[in-house]
Amino acid sequence: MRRDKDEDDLQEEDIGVARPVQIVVADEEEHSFSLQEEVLERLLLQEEVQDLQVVVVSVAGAFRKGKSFLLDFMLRYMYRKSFGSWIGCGDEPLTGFKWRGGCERETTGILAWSEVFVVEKPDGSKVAVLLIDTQGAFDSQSTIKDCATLFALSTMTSSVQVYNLSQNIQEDDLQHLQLFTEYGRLAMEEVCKKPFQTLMFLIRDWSYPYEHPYGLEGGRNFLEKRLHQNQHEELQNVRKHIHSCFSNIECFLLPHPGLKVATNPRFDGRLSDIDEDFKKQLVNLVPTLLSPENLVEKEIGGVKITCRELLHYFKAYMKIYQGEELPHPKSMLQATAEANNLAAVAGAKDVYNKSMEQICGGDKPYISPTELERRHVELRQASVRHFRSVKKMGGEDFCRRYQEQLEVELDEAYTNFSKHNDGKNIFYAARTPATLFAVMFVMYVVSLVTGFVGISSVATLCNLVMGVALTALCVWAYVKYSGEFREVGGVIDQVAETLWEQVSNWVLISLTIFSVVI
Ligand SMILES: Nc1nc2c(ncn2[C@@H]2O[C@H](COP(=O)(O)OP(=O)(O)OP(=O)(O)O)[C@@H](O)[C@H]2O)c(=O)[nH]1
Ligand SMILES: [Mg+2]
Repeated sequence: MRRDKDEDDLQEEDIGVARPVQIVVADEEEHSFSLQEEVLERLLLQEEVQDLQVVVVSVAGAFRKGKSFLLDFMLRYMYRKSFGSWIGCGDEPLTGFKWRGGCERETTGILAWSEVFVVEKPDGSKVAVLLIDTQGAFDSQSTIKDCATLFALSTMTSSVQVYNLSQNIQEDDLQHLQLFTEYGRLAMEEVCKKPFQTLMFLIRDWSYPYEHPYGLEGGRNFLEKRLHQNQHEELQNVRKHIHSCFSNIECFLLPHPGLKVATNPRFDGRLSDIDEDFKKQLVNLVPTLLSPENLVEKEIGGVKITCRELLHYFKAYMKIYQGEELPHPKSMLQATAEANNLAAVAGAKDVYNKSMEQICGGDKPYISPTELERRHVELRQASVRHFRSVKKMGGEDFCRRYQEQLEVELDEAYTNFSKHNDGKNIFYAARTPATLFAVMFVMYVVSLVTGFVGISSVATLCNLVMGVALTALCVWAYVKYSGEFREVGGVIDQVAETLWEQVSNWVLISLTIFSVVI
């Protein structure tokens, strides 16, 4: 069923040497995207279009739903609209953007048609029309981030975004649209009220014409029903979000094209194999999007932009998606599981903190460090048990990561409680002044003795050290009293602490040697 013609075989009389060109390439392994700047420049900086206002029609949606196939009819319209019946003759194969049957994805990244069409609008102004095909979402190789990035890029750069859906608008279609457009809005610098322009829900294989007839009118009625703000807040939020993103929302109901199109492996797009109803609606749909009076120029921040400007925006948006500052969109299960686990971590930490406050909180007296550690170990275990007992999504391995995070956070909390407790120990608090007094006393004695025996240089040095210790003591007392210059106080405490530890170690070693000798 794959069109066996290759690009060179595209029908010359229609499309000349024009062909689909890849403007965004997807790296399957790295799950990243790169902009083909040169290709895009060649496309948008063509002499005759670069300064024209641009109309960008892009088709996006789930994979394998006939997006590229539809775009090829759009191409036919663009090339032949002036000849009356543009849709073609019965046995002519459908060419242009590559389409095919089968269950594996075809289009990857973002493609544009290499010819930018110049169209004169009824008011005499000329615009440039660019047709864009995008990789289908939700194939088995793409992550949610990949899908969101491509959909967002396509929405941000197009003036008409065709959201290609199959059979119906389901609630998850709206939720995905919400996620993807929010991802697009995040990357836009100035967020104006309605960042995007026209959104067209295109429902393929519509099977309920007896409820809502095919076409734009039936689509409008159907859409009104679907986007009606339902009672539940969750459903309302999705709808509000979609309405807040697009200035114009339309819907078109397209019938099933017939079994040959959907299931015949040799189908090459010829009209004779396509159902009449489909062709009839196609003849309405394509001009709805592309006839000169219906063309919508691309606007950013309320200003119509030219092809040249679109190039800059494309580059800027791409850079943002290649950077690291945007959050990663996640699957619904992953996001829910993370939220569950984080809530369980917070709950378990709260249990620990409250019990520790009872033992050594601000208004509780000093408790011996060994006793505090014993209580910490008990409460830590209780807290982890609490975490494990809460029902959470994500499975054992996923939860273990959060349990480890909880354990680290509990140990950090213990370190803080323990420092706070030490601060309540009067001897601990008196360590710095005691050390400084001891230094002054020793220096005083040494200076007396050395002065007496005539070593005046040592005596002077001791007096100097004594003076420094006295000054440090005064500064320390001022810092403790006023709470100012806390860094200076911290340095004095640290020096005193080191001195204290050195001397006590030295005394301990001397005593041990002394007792061994005796
Ligand atoms: N059921 C159904 N099939 C269609 C319709 N339009 C095209 N097809 C068939 O759907 C298949 C896929 O068409 P493509 O245009 O390659 O689909 P796509 O959405 O571009 O697929 P990806 O590029 O993989 O995302 C082809 O066999 C078409 O014949 C339609 O309206 N309904
Ligand atoms: Mg495709």
